[in-house]
Parts: sequence; C-alpha cells; structure tokens
Amino acid sequence: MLDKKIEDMIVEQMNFEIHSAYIYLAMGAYCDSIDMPGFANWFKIQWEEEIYHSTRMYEYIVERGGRPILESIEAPQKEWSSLIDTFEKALIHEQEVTKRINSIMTEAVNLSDHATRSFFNWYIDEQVEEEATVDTIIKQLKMVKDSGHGLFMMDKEMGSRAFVKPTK
Ligand code: OFO
Repeated sequence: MLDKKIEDMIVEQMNFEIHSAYIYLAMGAYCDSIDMPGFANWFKIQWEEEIYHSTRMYEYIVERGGRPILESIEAPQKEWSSLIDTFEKALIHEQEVTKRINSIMTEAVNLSDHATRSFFNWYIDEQVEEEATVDTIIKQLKMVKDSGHGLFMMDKEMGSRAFVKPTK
C-alpha cells in the first residue's frame, strides 16, 4: 500500500506528464506550421514518450493499491518565436520535471518506501537523458543558425526519430 502523501505526489506527476505530452504536441504543431516536418516528428515522438511516462506511473499506482485520479490539463503555449525558442522552453520544462521527480524520490527515501525509490530510479536516469538530448539540439541549432542547408539536414535527421517502448 502506498503512503497517501507519496500517492498524491505520483498522481500529480502522472498528470504533469500528460501536461508535458500536451506541450510537446503543441510544439510539434508549431513546427508543422513553419514547414519543419522532421522537427514536428521529433516533438510528436516526445509526446508519445510523455504519455508512456504517465501510463507507467498509472500502472505503478494501481499495482500499489492506489487510484490514478485524472485532473484537467492546462493548455500549452500556442506560439513560439523560432525553433530554438521551442527547444529552450522544452529544456526549462524538463528541468522542472527533474525537480519534481527528485522531490518524489526524496520523499520515497524519507519514508523508506524502497519500492517507489526503485521505480523512480528509471525516471531519474530518463531525466538525465531528456535534458542532455534537448541541450544538444539547442547547441546544434545555434551552430546551424540561419543556414537553410543546415536546417534542412537537421530536419531530415529529426524526422528519423521513432518511438521505442522501453523493455524494462
Ligand atoms: Fe517525462 O520526461 Fe519529459 O517531461
């Protein structure tokens, strides 16, 4: 059985992951609107990943005898000034997610809830990867700047991203 406080924190994060998904789908729609289908694909895969992150928490809550309560999801930002703006906002968002995951982990440690601690290890590692990936894309966009050729090549590369459901 989950401690009520930690259950509430995980339920809140489960909803926040859907909020993340919603933000990334909106960013994908922005990229489609500026004719960058590869970047749009990248964000749409990110949307799928976030839904997976949320669903994984849903299953864990159920497994531990809790109830995943779904809340309303805040509307995402609708406009961005550039591609780099979307990724800079994505990085800020991921840093916020990392903070939240760390708080859940701290609470799990304080409560000696080893099952939750073990479950959230996956998210701790995932956040390192998420932040690093977005940071690299920002650096590459800065390198490419306004080069049409560079952006075209990057868009092609971003278009090859596919969703792979983790096996563990
Ligand atoms: Fe779920 O990691 Fe991004 O938000």
